[in-house]
Amino acid sequence: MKENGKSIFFTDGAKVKQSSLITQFAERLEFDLVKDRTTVTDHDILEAISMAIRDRLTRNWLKTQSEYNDNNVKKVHYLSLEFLMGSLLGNSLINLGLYEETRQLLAGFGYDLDKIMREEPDMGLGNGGLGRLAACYMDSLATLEYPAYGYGILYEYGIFEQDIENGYQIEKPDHWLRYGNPWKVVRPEFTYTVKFNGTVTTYFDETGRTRYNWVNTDDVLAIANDVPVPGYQTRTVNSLRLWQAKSTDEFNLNNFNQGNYLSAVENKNLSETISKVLYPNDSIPQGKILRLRQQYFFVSATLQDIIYNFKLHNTDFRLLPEKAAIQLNDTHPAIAIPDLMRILMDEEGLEWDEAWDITSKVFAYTNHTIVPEALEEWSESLLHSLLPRHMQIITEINRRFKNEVTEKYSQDSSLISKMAVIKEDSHGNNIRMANLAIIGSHSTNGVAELHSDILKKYIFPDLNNYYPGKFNNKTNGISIRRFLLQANPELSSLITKKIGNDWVTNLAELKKIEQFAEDEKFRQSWRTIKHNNKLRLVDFISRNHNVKINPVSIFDSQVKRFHEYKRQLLNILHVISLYNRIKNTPEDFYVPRTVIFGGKAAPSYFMAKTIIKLINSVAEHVNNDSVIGDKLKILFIKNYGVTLAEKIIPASDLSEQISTAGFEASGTGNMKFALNGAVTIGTLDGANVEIKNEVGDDNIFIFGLTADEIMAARRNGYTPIKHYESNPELRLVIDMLKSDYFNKKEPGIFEPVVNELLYRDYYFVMEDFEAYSVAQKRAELAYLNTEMWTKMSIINSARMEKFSSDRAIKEYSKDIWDISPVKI
Ligand code: NBG
Repeated sequence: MKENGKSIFFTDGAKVKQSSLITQFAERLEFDLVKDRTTVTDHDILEAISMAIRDRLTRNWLKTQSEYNDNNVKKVHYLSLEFLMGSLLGNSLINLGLYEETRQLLAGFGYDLDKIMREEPDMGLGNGGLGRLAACYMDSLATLEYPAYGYGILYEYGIFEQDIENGYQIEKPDHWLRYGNPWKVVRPEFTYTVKFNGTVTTYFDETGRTRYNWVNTDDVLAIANDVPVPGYQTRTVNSLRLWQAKSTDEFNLNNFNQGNYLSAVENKNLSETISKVLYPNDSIPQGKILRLRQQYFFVSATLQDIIYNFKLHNTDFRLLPEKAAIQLNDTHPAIAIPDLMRILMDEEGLEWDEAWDITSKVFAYTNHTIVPEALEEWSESLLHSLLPRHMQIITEINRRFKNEVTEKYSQDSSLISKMAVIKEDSHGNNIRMANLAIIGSHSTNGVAELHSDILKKYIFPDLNNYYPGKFNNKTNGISIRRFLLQANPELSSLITKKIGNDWVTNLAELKKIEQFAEDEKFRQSWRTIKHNNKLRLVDFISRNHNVKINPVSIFDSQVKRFHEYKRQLLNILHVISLYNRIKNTPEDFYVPRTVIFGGKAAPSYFMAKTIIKLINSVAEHVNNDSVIGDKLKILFIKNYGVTLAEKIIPASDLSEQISTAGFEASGTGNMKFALNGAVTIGTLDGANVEIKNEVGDDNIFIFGLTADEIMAARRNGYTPIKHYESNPELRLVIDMLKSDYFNKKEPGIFEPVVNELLYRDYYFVMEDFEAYSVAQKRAELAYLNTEMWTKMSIINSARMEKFSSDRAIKEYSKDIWDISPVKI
């Protein structure tokens, strides 16, 4: 890249020598970290090699950015309060094709790359599915060479570290930035002021129009921190821009001089709490002011950044929708809609209609859940005090919308108030953020076919009628690079040996391995690899947990956030029934099984935490029962996250996707397991439905009520206790819980679970228990037929084309964002 005939890079200067990877690595150790062979730690090695690898990205990173800007191309901006990036070194090495070189380089100094990589803390800036999806999408956007930016918050403390004490979940702070982070680059030149509170004043401009000023605000600074996101073997390196909060006044000198040392920094601390911690909660809004402050903080900085960039090359705001698409990842950034209206009208002087037209063309919204308590609402009074100008604009959006609906659609006031942005209530009005997001954007999508249908039919039926075509579906996808190439290197090389490596960027290619399902030798290799992955997991488990695992048992995994709708409870009830069977007739043959659980519960979610305790109590008991031996082992792997997923998923045989039908918007774990050759046992929920369509009924174990049946059952009145009465196996299990069988030392702790199951059972655990047991039996029988099981496993991998995040990103780009790839 040249400017006035000269390269733009400093390292292209006449006297500058370009360094090799090894030189850079050694220099980083010595000059940046100031270490020699006697003082160096493994962590230093990680830092130095990460920096040296980041150096390899820099040129392409800079080139990518100037290419986008110089050509004034349309870009997509992915706004998300969560990004679960996991570890970055391994992914960068794979995408840059430097894995082997780096391994050898480190070996030359006596270091093992895998061991060094274990030093890297996960970049855990998210809770679960929505955050990991954002990370997979960033990977695909760069790989497919789309001009894209991720925007989020640089939380100082990411998702908490989960420990288990006496079977209970304990939360510890995840101070992932303690030792700095070699990947992020601070960009103080991109610092924006974010306003809060204050009042709104009006004035008349020169044309006599009423204009608004937001004044006397409390300000916080947002500083950009950029993380490079390299595509897989392309030159594109996109940016993930994470905002860090800084106080506008570091220090109150007056207070300090009077000896009030603490109050001298009080304001600073208060402002900076905004980017301190991620809310460890993905389905129950905390109703906390800080959370709303976080939302507006990152939205405001992001929009200022987008507008700044737009203005570098454009003057006419009517062109904004041709230059920028903004995707709202769930409602968390939905305050961006009134904020863009404010910028366009108050700062740029546009009229309402024009501003509204631009705004709704720029924004699109993805819904990720229908769990009612997760549909965000903020009280009008809170918004009014924190963001007074936004509240005015929301009120006006609402007023105009209701008028329009009345004119064009219906005069039924109860219907209109259901569709409105503001939910009126004598105890105080609430702002429905989802309604705001739908009304203020041009596209609303669900994340799996069933979920999108449910949105249209049950959650927003009137808005769907009112805006024909606005609701659409974009089934989720996962990064093939991270979840097969990186997580399962042995399987990846077997596949590549057979069909070449095009599958890495074109998952349709993977179909070609299906033909080898008939080849006995291939099946043998497939099994050997699964076995090796199991051995690796067993090794990890033996280092971190006190349980001995039988590697030839069926590895049956349920790893995901703990939530009642995901029904980890159903799984453990079934495990107890297996235990009872073995206890009853230990001399019979049983398919040996290792049941693996992993996942975090929101710290305030009592029921979810009780279920973790139940699993650990059952595990403690069963694992130490000599009659059971290695026929059944239960394992709760603590602190589940992206890196652990990369270990557990490739080692698993059976994938538990057993949510109450209608509740799991999509799931992406289900896709990761199937891609790695695990067979699913699951309900017709979320993307399971589509997985079933792809792999066929014979290669998946489906059970339980459908979403429609659940809804009908709820309407008709459901009495869970009838299952207790009619199913002796289930009855025994419940009786054991009642009688404190697994918790002699802490009697009564599972009473809330028993009461929920018998007298309410909102998630239909009792109803589905029998069907689940039968499906589990079918899975066991299938597993006994090794050759047949291996075929099922191969077919599952082979038919995952649809679930690549590359496919999903192409659909978003074409149908929603209207962006095209840019070759760097
Ligand atoms: C989750 C859903 C999952 C879905 C992911 C990604 C949230 C709020 N929702 O089913 O529960 O796969 O989003 O779309 O994280």
